[in-house]
Amino acid sequence: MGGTHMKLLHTADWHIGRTLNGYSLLDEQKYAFKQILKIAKDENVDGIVVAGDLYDRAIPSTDAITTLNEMFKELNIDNKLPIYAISGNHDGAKRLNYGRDWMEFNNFYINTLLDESFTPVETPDAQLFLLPFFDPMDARVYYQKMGMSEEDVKNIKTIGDAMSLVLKDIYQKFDPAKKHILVTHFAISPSATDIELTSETTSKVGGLETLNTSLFDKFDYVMLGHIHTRFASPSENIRYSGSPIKFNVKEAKVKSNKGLYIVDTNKKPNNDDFKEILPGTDLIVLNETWETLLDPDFYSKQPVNKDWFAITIKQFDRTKHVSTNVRAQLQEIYGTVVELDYDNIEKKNTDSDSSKNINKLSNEEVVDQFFESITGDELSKEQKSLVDNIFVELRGE
Ligand SMILES: [Mn+2]
Repeated sequence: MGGTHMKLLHTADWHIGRTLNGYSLLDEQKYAFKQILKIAKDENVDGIVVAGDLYDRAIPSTDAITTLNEMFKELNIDNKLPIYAISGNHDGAKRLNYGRDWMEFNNFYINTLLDESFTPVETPDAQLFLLPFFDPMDARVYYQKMGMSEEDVKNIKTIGDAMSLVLKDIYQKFDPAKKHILVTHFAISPSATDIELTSETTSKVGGLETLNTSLFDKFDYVMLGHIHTRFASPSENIRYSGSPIKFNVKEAKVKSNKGLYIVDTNKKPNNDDFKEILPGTDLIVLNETWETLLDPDFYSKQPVNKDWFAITIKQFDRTKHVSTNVRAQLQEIYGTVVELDYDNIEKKNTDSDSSKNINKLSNEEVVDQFFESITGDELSKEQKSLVDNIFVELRGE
Protein backbone atom coordinates (compact mmCIF):
# COMPACT_ATOMS: atom_id res chain seq x y z
CA MET A 1 0.00 0.00 0.00
CA GLY A 2 1.35 3.43 -0.89
CA GLY A 3 1.00 5.94 1.90
CA THR A 4 0.88 9.07 -0.19
CA HIS A 5 -0.54 7.78 -3.40
CA MET A 6 -2.87 5.10 -4.58
CA LYS A 7 -2.64 2.81 -7.57
CA LEU A 8 -5.92 1.35 -8.79
CA LEU A 9 -6.77 -1.14 -11.48
CA HIS A 10 -9.85 0.04 -13.40
CA THR A 11 -11.97 -2.51 -15.25
CA ALA A 12 -15.72 -2.74 -15.98
CA ASP A 13 -18.48 -4.56 -17.83
CA TRP A 14 -17.43 -8.13 -17.16
CA HIS A 15 -20.98 -9.35 -17.97
CA ILE A 16 -20.25 -12.77 -16.49
CA GLY A 17 -22.69 -15.28 -17.98
CA ARG A 18 -23.08 -13.54 -21.32
CA THR A 19 -23.48 -15.65 -24.42
CA LEU A 20 -22.87 -14.92 -28.07
CA ASN A 21 -25.68 -16.39 -30.17
CA GLY A 22 -26.01 -19.15 -27.61
CA TYR A 23 -22.27 -19.85 -27.30
CA SER A 24 -21.01 -19.45 -23.74
CA LEU A 25 -18.31 -16.83 -23.20
CA LEU A 26 -17.39 -18.13 -19.73
CA ASP A 27 -14.06 -19.69 -20.80
CA GLU A 28 -13.09 -16.47 -22.52
CA GLN A 29 -14.10 -14.47 -19.47
CA LYS A 30 -12.00 -16.74 -17.23
CA TYR A 31 -9.03 -16.35 -19.58
CA ALA A 32 -9.35 -12.55 -19.41
CA PHE A 33 -9.65 -12.69 -15.64
CA LYS A 34 -6.32 -14.55 -15.32
CA GLN A 35 -4.68 -11.64 -17.14
CA ILE A 36 -6.45 -9.07 -14.96
CA LEU A 37 -5.13 -10.84 -11.86
CA LYS A 38 -1.60 -11.02 -13.29
CA ILE A 39 -1.58 -7.31 -14.17
CA ALA A 40 -2.86 -6.47 -10.67
CA LYS A 41 0.03 -8.43 -9.11
CA ASP A 42 2.71 -7.18 -11.53
CA GLU A 43 1.63 -3.58 -11.03
CA ASN A 44 1.32 -4.03 -7.28
CA VAL A 45 -2.01 -2.18 -7.21
CA ASP A 46 -3.78 -1.05 -4.05
CA GLY A 47 -7.18 -2.17 -5.25
CA ILE A 48 -9.42 -3.35 -8.08
CA VAL A 49 -12.26 -1.18 -9.36
CA VAL A 50 -15.07 -2.92 -11.24
CA ALA A 51 -17.35 -0.19 -12.58
CA GLY A 52 -20.59 -2.08 -13.01
CA ASP A 53 -22.24 -4.84 -15.06
CA LEU A 54 -20.53 -7.61 -13.12
CA TYR A 55 -23.16 -10.04 -14.34
CA ASP A 56 -24.98 -9.99 -17.65
CA ARG A 57 -28.39 -10.18 -16.08
CA ALA A 58 -30.35 -9.43 -12.94
CA ILE A 59 -30.80 -13.13 -12.22
CA PRO A 60 -27.54 -14.77 -13.31
CA SER A 61 -27.17 -18.51 -13.96
CA THR A 62 -25.59 -20.64 -11.24
CA ASP A 63 -22.54 -21.06 -13.52
CA ALA A 64 -22.16 -17.29 -13.70
CA ILE A 65 -22.53 -16.89 -9.94
CA THR A 66 -19.94 -19.60 -9.24
CA THR A 67 -17.51 -18.07 -11.74
CA LEU A 68 -17.72 -14.50 -10.42
CA ASN A 69 -17.54 -15.75 -6.86
CA GLU A 70 -14.32 -17.63 -7.66
CA MET A 71 -12.84 -14.54 -9.34
CA PHE A 72 -13.59 -12.28 -6.39
CA LYS A 73 -12.25 -14.92 -3.99
CA GLU A 74 -8.96 -15.09 -5.88
CA LEU A 75 -8.58 -11.32 -5.85
CA ASN A 76 -9.81 -10.51 -2.39
CA ILE A 77 -9.12 -13.58 -0.22
CA ASP A 78 -6.16 -15.29 -1.92
CA ASN A 79 -4.37 -12.09 -2.94
CA LYS A 80 -5.67 -9.68 -0.30
CA LEU A 81 -6.62 -7.11 -2.93
CA PRO A 82 -9.34 -4.63 -1.93
CA ILE A 83 -12.29 -4.56 -4.37
CA TYR A 84 -14.30 -1.44 -5.14
CA ALA A 85 -17.36 -2.40 -7.17
CA ILE A 86 -20.76 -1.05 -8.16
CA SER A 87 -23.76 -2.52 -9.93
CA GLY A 88 -24.55 -1.57 -13.53
CA ASN A 89 -27.80 -1.54 -15.47
CA HIS A 90 -27.48 -5.27 -16.18
CA ASP A 91 -27.06 -6.25 -12.55
CA GLY A 92 -29.85 -6.93 -10.07
CA ALA A 93 -29.08 -4.30 -7.42
CA LYS A 94 -30.86 -6.00 -4.54
CA ARG A 95 -29.44 -9.46 -5.21
CA LEU A 96 -25.91 -8.18 -5.66
CA ASN A 97 -26.26 -6.34 -2.36
CA TYR A 98 -26.38 -9.63 -0.49
CA GLY A 99 -23.49 -10.05 1.98
CA ARG A 100 -22.32 -6.45 1.60
CA ASP A 101 -21.76 -5.84 5.31
CA TRP A 102 -19.70 -8.99 5.79
CA MET A 103 -17.61 -8.32 2.70
CA GLU A 104 -16.61 -4.87 3.91
CA PHE A 105 -14.68 -6.49 6.76
CA ASN A 106 -12.37 -7.82 4.06
CA ASN A 107 -12.03 -4.58 2.08
CA PHE A 108 -14.57 -5.75 -0.48
CA TYR A 109 -16.82 -2.76 -1.14
CA ILE A 110 -19.84 -3.16 -3.36
CA ASN A 111 -22.47 -0.45 -3.73
CA THR A 112 -25.69 -1.27 -5.51
CA LEU A 113 -28.15 1.29 -4.11
CA LEU A 114 -28.19 5.07 -4.41
CA ASP A 115 -28.45 5.47 -0.62
CA GLU A 116 -25.01 3.90 -0.22
CA SER A 117 -23.23 6.34 -2.54
CA PHE A 118 -22.85 9.29 -0.21
CA THR A 119 -20.38 7.64 2.15
CA PRO A 120 -16.98 7.35 0.45
CA VAL A 121 -14.42 4.64 1.05
CA GLU A 122 -11.65 6.54 2.83
CA THR A 123 -8.00 5.71 2.13
CA PRO A 124 -5.02 7.70 3.49
CA ASP A 125 -4.78 9.56 0.19
CA ALA A 126 -8.19 9.46 -1.45
CA GLN A 127 -11.94 9.32 -1.14
CA LEU A 128 -13.57 6.77 -3.41
CA PHE A 129 -17.21 7.42 -4.21
CA LEU A 130 -18.93 4.28 -5.50
CA LEU A 131 -22.06 5.42 -7.34
CA PRO A 132 -24.00 2.53 -8.89
CA PHE A 133 -26.29 2.82 -11.91
CA PHE A 134 -29.63 4.37 -10.91
CA ASP A 135 -32.57 5.91 -12.73
CA PRO A 136 -34.61 9.10 -12.07
CA MET A 137 -37.22 7.01 -10.22
CA ASP A 138 -34.57 5.75 -7.76
CA ALA A 139 -33.56 9.37 -7.13
CA ARG A 140 -37.18 10.45 -6.58
CA VAL A 141 -37.65 7.67 -4.02
CA TYR A 142 -34.40 8.56 -2.27
CA TYR A 143 -35.04 12.31 -2.08
CA GLN A 144 -38.63 11.81 -0.95
CA LYS A 145 -37.28 9.67 1.87
CA MET A 146 -34.80 12.45 2.69
CA GLY A 147 -37.67 14.90 3.18
CA MET A 148 -37.56 16.81 -0.08
CA SER A 149 -40.77 18.66 -0.95
CA GLU A 150 -43.21 16.86 -3.21
CA GLU A 151 -42.88 19.51 -5.89
CA ASP A 152 -39.07 19.31 -5.95
CA VAL A 153 -39.27 15.53 -6.10
CA LYS A 154 -41.61 15.78 -9.11
CA ASN A 155 -39.05 17.98 -10.84
CA ILE A 156 -36.53 15.14 -10.94
CA LYS A 157 -37.39 14.10 -14.47
CA THR A 158 -34.24 13.20 -16.35
CA ILE A 159 -31.11 11.40 -15.27
CA GLY A 160 -29.37 14.77 -15.61
CA ASP A 161 -31.73 16.30 -13.01
CA ALA A 162 -31.08 13.36 -10.70
CA MET A 163 -27.32 13.33 -11.20
CA SER A 164 -27.01 17.07 -10.44
CA LEU A 165 -28.67 16.55 -7.06
CA VAL A 166 -26.70 13.44 -6.24
CA LEU A 167 -23.36 15.02 -7.11
CA LYS A 168 -24.18 18.17 -5.16
CA ASP A 169 -24.66 15.98 -2.09
CA ILE A 170 -21.50 14.01 -2.83
CA TYR A 171 -19.47 17.23 -3.18
CA GLN A 172 -20.54 18.12 0.36
CA LYS A 173 -18.63 15.05 1.55
CA PHE A 174 -15.33 16.11 -0.03
CA ASP A 175 -12.29 16.17 2.27
CA PRO A 176 -10.13 18.92 0.73
CA ALA A 177 -6.94 17.20 1.90
CA LYS A 178 -7.62 14.16 -0.29
CA LYS A 179 -7.98 13.14 -3.94
CA HIS A 180 -11.57 12.53 -5.08
CA ILE A 181 -12.31 9.54 -7.24
CA LEU A 182 -15.70 8.57 -8.63
CA VAL A 183 -16.65 5.11 -9.85
CA THR A 184 -19.92 5.05 -11.78
CA HIS A 185 -21.89 3.48 -14.65
CA PHE A 186 -23.48 5.88 -17.13
CA ALA A 187 -23.17 7.23 -20.67
CA ILE A 188 -21.10 10.39 -20.33
CA SER A 189 -20.07 12.50 -23.30
CA PRO A 190 -18.08 15.71 -23.68
CA SER A 191 -20.06 18.95 -23.57
CA ALA A 192 -19.26 19.49 -27.22
CA THR A 193 -20.96 22.10 -29.37
CA ASP A 194 -21.90 19.61 -32.07
CA ILE A 195 -24.10 17.71 -29.64
CA GLU A 196 -27.69 18.84 -29.46
CA LEU A 197 -28.12 20.14 -25.92
CA THR A 198 -31.44 19.40 -24.30
CA SER A 199 -30.54 20.79 -20.89
CA GLU A 200 -27.50 21.94 -18.98
CA THR A 201 -26.77 18.48 -17.70
CA THR A 202 -27.66 16.07 -20.48
CA SER A 203 -27.45 15.78 -24.22
CA LYS A 204 -28.97 13.47 -26.76
CA VAL A 205 -26.62 11.41 -28.86
CA GLY A 206 -28.49 9.25 -31.33
CA GLY A 207 -31.65 9.50 -29.26
CA LEU A 208 -29.84 8.27 -26.16
CA GLU A 209 -29.67 10.55 -23.15
CA THR A 210 -26.12 11.04 -21.96
CA LEU A 211 -24.63 13.10 -19.14
CA ASN A 212 -22.22 15.95 -19.75
CA THR A 213 -18.65 15.80 -18.46
CA SER A 214 -19.03 19.26 -16.90
CA LEU A 215 -21.15 17.72 -14.14
CA PHE A 216 -18.15 15.72 -12.95
CA ASP A 217 -15.39 18.32 -13.13
CA LYS A 218 -14.83 18.49 -9.36
CA PHE A 219 -13.46 14.94 -9.32
CA ASP A 220 -9.76 14.30 -9.84
CA TYR A 221 -10.61 11.14 -11.72
CA VAL A 222 -13.76 9.31 -12.88
CA MET A 223 -13.71 5.55 -13.59
CA LEU A 224 -16.58 4.54 -15.83
CA GLY A 225 -18.44 1.47 -16.90
CA HIS A 226 -21.38 1.10 -19.33
CA ILE A 227 -19.86 1.76 -22.74
CA HIS A 228 -17.77 -1.23 -23.77
CA THR A 229 -14.99 0.58 -25.58
CA ARG A 230 -12.30 2.79 -24.05
CA PHE A 231 -12.45 4.95 -27.19
CA ALA A 232 -15.73 6.42 -25.86
CA SER A 233 -13.83 8.02 -22.94
CA PRO A 234 -14.95 11.66 -22.82
CA SER A 235 -11.71 13.13 -21.40
CA GLU A 236 -8.28 12.14 -20.11
CA ASN A 237 -9.45 11.95 -16.49
CA ILE A 238 -12.96 10.63 -17.19
CA ARG A 239 -12.42 7.26 -18.78
CA TYR A 240 -14.16 4.04 -19.78
CA SER A 241 -11.92 1.00 -19.40
CA GLY A 242 -14.11 -0.94 -21.82
CA SER A 243 -15.04 -4.59 -21.36
CA PRO A 244 -12.25 -7.17 -20.94
CA ILE A 245 -13.47 -9.26 -23.88
CA LYS A 246 -15.30 -8.75 -27.19
CA PHE A 247 -18.98 -9.53 -26.84
CA ASN A 248 -20.22 -9.39 -30.42
CA VAL A 249 -19.31 -9.21 -34.07
CA LYS A 250 -19.44 -5.42 -34.13
CA GLU A 251 -16.75 -5.30 -31.43
CA ALA A 252 -14.74 -8.00 -33.20
CA LYS A 253 -14.47 -5.73 -36.23
CA VAL A 254 -12.51 -3.22 -34.13
CA LYS A 255 -8.90 -4.25 -34.60
CA SER A 256 -7.45 -2.95 -31.30
CA ASN A 257 -7.33 -5.18 -28.24
CA LYS A 258 -9.40 -4.89 -25.10
CA GLY A 259 -7.84 -4.09 -21.75
CA LEU A 260 -7.90 -2.08 -18.53
CA TYR A 261 -6.40 1.04 -16.98
CA ILE A 262 -3.89 1.38 -14.17
CA VAL A 263 -4.56 4.70 -12.47
CA ASP A 264 -2.08 6.33 -10.10
CA THR A 265 -3.70 9.11 -8.07
CA ASN A 266 -0.45 11.11 -8.11
CA LYS A 267 0.21 10.91 -11.84
CA LYS A 268 -1.36 12.67 -14.80
CA PRO A 269 -3.40 10.14 -16.78
CA ASN A 270 -1.78 9.09 -20.06
CA ASN A 271 -1.91 6.40 -22.74
CA ASP A 272 0.62 4.19 -20.96
CA ASP A 273 -1.99 3.57 -18.28
CA PHE A 274 -3.69 1.16 -20.67
CA LYS A 275 -2.82 -2.54 -20.34
CA GLU A 276 -3.91 -5.00 -23.00
CA ILE A 277 -5.96 -8.13 -22.39
CA LEU A 278 -5.44 -10.67 -25.16
CA PRO A 279 -8.21 -12.96 -26.40
CA GLY A 280 -7.88 -16.69 -25.73
CA THR A 281 -10.24 -17.65 -28.51
CA ASP A 282 -10.55 -14.70 -30.86
CA LEU A 283 -13.61 -13.87 -32.95
CA ILE A 284 -12.68 -13.63 -36.63
CA VAL A 285 -15.03 -11.77 -38.98
CA LEU A 286 -15.01 -12.94 -42.61
CA ASN A 287 -16.89 -11.36 -45.47
CA GLU A 288 -16.12 -13.43 -48.57
CA THR A 289 -17.73 -15.23 -51.48
CA TRP A 290 -18.67 -18.91 -51.17
CA GLU A 291 -15.90 -19.84 -53.61
CA THR A 292 -13.24 -18.02 -51.57
CA LEU A 293 -14.48 -19.51 -48.30
CA LEU A 294 -14.07 -23.04 -49.72
CA ASP A 295 -10.67 -22.30 -51.28
CA PRO A 296 -7.85 -24.08 -49.35
CA ASP A 297 -5.46 -21.26 -50.29
CA PHE A 298 -7.74 -18.93 -48.35
CA TYR A 299 -8.76 -20.98 -45.34
CA SER A 300 -5.34 -22.49 -44.69
CA LYS A 301 -4.26 -18.98 -43.68
CA GLN A 302 -7.12 -18.66 -41.17
CA PRO A 303 -6.97 -19.83 -37.51
CA VAL A 304 -9.39 -22.66 -38.31
CA ASN A 305 -10.50 -24.97 -35.46
CA LYS A 306 -8.88 -22.55 -33.01
CA ASP A 307 -10.71 -19.21 -33.06
CA TRP A 308 -14.41 -18.53 -33.57
CA PHE A 309 -15.80 -17.26 -36.87
CA ALA A 310 -18.55 -14.87 -37.88
CA ILE A 311 -19.03 -15.37 -41.59
CA THR A 312 -20.96 -13.35 -44.13
CA ILE A 313 -21.14 -14.98 -47.55
CA LYS A 314 -20.90 -12.32 -50.22
CA GLN A 315 -23.07 -12.33 -53.37
CA PHE A 316 -24.67 -15.60 -52.39
CA ASP A 317 -27.13 -17.04 -54.88
CA ARG A 318 -29.27 -19.47 -52.92
CA THR A 319 -30.91 -20.98 -55.99
CA LYS A 320 -27.53 -22.51 -56.87
CA HIS A 321 -27.11 -24.03 -53.42
CA VAL A 322 -30.50 -25.51 -52.56
CA SER A 323 -29.03 -28.89 -51.71
CA THR A 324 -25.96 -27.56 -49.88
CA ASN A 325 -25.85 -27.56 -46.09
CA VAL A 326 -23.93 -24.31 -45.97
CA ARG A 327 -23.50 -24.17 -42.22
CA ALA A 328 -22.30 -27.77 -41.95
CA GLN A 329 -19.83 -27.32 -44.76
CA LEU A 330 -18.35 -24.18 -43.22
CA GLN A 331 -18.13 -25.74 -39.77
CA GLU A 332 -16.32 -28.69 -41.27
CA ILE A 333 -13.60 -26.32 -42.48
CA TYR A 334 -13.58 -23.54 -39.90
CA GLY A 335 -14.71 -25.16 -36.65
CA THR A 336 -16.99 -22.96 -34.57
CA VAL A 337 -19.10 -20.60 -36.68
CA VAL A 338 -20.98 -18.43 -34.19
CA GLU A 339 -22.69 -16.28 -36.78
CA LEU A 340 -23.63 -16.91 -40.38
CA ASP A 341 -25.14 -14.34 -42.69
CA TYR A 342 -25.83 -14.10 -46.39
CA ASP A 343 -25.17 -10.94 -48.27
CA ASN A 344 -27.63 -11.74 -51.08
CA ILE A 345 -28.20 -9.54 -54.03
CA GLU A 346 -31.99 -9.23 -53.57
CA LYS A 347 -32.60 -10.36 -50.02
CA LYS A 348 -30.49 -9.41 -47.02
CA ASN A 349 -29.97 -11.47 -43.87
CA THR A 350 -32.50 -14.15 -44.70
CA ASP A 351 -30.90 -16.58 -42.31
CA SER A 352 -29.10 -15.54 -39.21
CA ASP A 353 -27.40 -17.75 -36.72
CA SER A 354 -29.43 -16.81 -33.69
CA SER A 355 -32.51 -18.70 -34.85
CA LYS A 356 -30.50 -21.85 -35.52
CA ASN A 357 -29.01 -21.96 -32.04
CA ILE A 358 -32.30 -21.45 -30.27
CA ASN A 359 -31.86 -24.69 -28.34
CA LYS A 360 -28.71 -23.34 -26.72
CA LEU A 361 -30.39 -20.15 -25.52
CA SER A 362 -31.99 -19.68 -22.13
CA ASN A 363 -35.64 -18.60 -22.06
CA GLU A 364 -34.55 -15.11 -21.06
CA GLU A 365 -32.15 -14.90 -24.01
CA VAL A 366 -34.84 -16.03 -26.44
CA VAL A 367 -37.05 -13.14 -25.29
CA ASP A 368 -34.05 -10.72 -25.46
CA GLN A 369 -33.20 -11.72 -29.01
CA PHE A 370 -36.81 -11.80 -30.15
CA PHE A 371 -37.32 -8.29 -28.79
CA GLU A 372 -34.10 -7.09 -30.39
CA SER A 373 -34.90 -8.57 -33.78
CA ILE A 374 -38.41 -7.10 -33.80
CA THR A 375 -37.70 -3.63 -32.41
CA GLY A 376 -33.97 -3.25 -33.11
CA ASP A 377 -33.63 -2.14 -29.51
CA GLU A 378 -32.30 -3.79 -26.37
CA LEU A 379 -34.68 -4.52 -23.52
CA SER A 380 -34.52 -1.80 -20.88
CA LYS A 381 -33.44 -2.53 -17.31
CA GLU A 382 -37.08 -2.63 -16.19
CA GLN A 383 -38.17 -4.85 -19.07
CA LYS A 384 -35.28 -7.24 -18.44
CA SER A 385 -36.05 -7.62 -14.79
CA LEU A 386 -39.73 -8.11 -15.63
CA VAL A 387 -38.80 -10.93 -18.03
CA ASP A 388 -36.43 -12.44 -15.46
CA ASN A 389 -39.07 -12.36 -12.78
CA ILE A 390 -41.70 -13.97 -15.00
CA PHE A 391 -39.39 -16.91 -15.70
CA VAL A 392 -38.46 -17.22 -12.04
CA GLU A 393 -42.15 -17.51 -11.23
CA LEU A 394 -42.72 -20.00 -14.03
CA ARG A 395 -39.86 -22.15 -12.78
CA GLY A 396 -41.20 -21.82 -9.28
CA GLU A 397 -37.85 -20.59 -7.95
MN1 LIG B 1 -22.27 -3.16 -19.90
